[in-house]
Amino acid sequence: MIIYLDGAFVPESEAKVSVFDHGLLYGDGVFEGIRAYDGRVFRLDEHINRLYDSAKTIDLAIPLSKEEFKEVLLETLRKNNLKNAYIRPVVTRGKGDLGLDPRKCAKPTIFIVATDWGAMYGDLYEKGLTAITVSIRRNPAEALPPNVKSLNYLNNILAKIEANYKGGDEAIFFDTHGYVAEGSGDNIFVVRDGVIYTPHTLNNLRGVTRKVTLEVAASFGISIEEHNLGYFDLYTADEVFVTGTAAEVAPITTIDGRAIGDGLPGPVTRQLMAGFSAVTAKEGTPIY
Ligand code: PXG
Repeated sequence: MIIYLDGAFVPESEAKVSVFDHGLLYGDGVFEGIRAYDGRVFRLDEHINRLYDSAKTIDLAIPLSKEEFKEVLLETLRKNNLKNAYIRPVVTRGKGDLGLDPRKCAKPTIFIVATDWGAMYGDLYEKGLTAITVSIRRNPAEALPPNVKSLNYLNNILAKIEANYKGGDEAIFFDTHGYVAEGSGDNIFVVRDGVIYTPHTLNNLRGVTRKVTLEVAASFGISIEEHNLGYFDLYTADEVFVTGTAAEVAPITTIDGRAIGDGLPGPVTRQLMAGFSAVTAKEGTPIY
């Protein structure tokens, strides 16, 4: 595997970062998760824009232009001869000292990993996933905006741990006000009487897949409402599904032991799964 690291393409065995890197010491950095389908990178501009917005929010200046960043990302795919891939660009504050002051970090560390990737949930796309609402709350916007895709994923990991102990495939987060926020690594939607409801993006990541899914739903003439949602809306929904770059569009058929609707992936979810695949099959920035 060839990794892009700070201006060079190096074998994995040489792709090393310092133990003084603040990405490692403090989770001080940002990242993206991007997919390539059949030789094309899906929604590359949207991911790169989000990466730069995340960096801007934490006052981290990425020392590459967006155009340069896209080019090294595409070159990483070429160096690995990849057509279908999951791509992980990471920008950290860089190497500093043991204090947390970012002014001690002279330059950001940038690396890009690209690997082969198939469907994340295997047969669960047919059966549906079980979800657990977790007691840990999504970090509030006034503490660390969930819109920032930062290297600080402990909030999400704690949710995942709780779901693992409770036997759920995915965790559903509430925010500190008691509203549904998102999954540990995906956005959430409920369907009721043919209308799609999803939380506003103040308490969750502005998912690229979320946006594409809403575009697909609009193209099918399905009504969409951004709305505060609670437990009641989850348990009584006709359908629930989550979206993410890794998960794509995935049905949730059980929440906290309650069957959602008839306990099978519903018609709107299925329509959106098919619609989403059709978009990934035709769009994207060519790698070669
Ligand atoms: N919310 C959160 C908290 C995420 O991390 C999404 C929503 C979906 O966003 P996109 O733009 O991908 O549609 C994400 C992204 C994992 C994993 O292992 C998931 C993400 C990132 C890294 C790892 O599940 N999800």
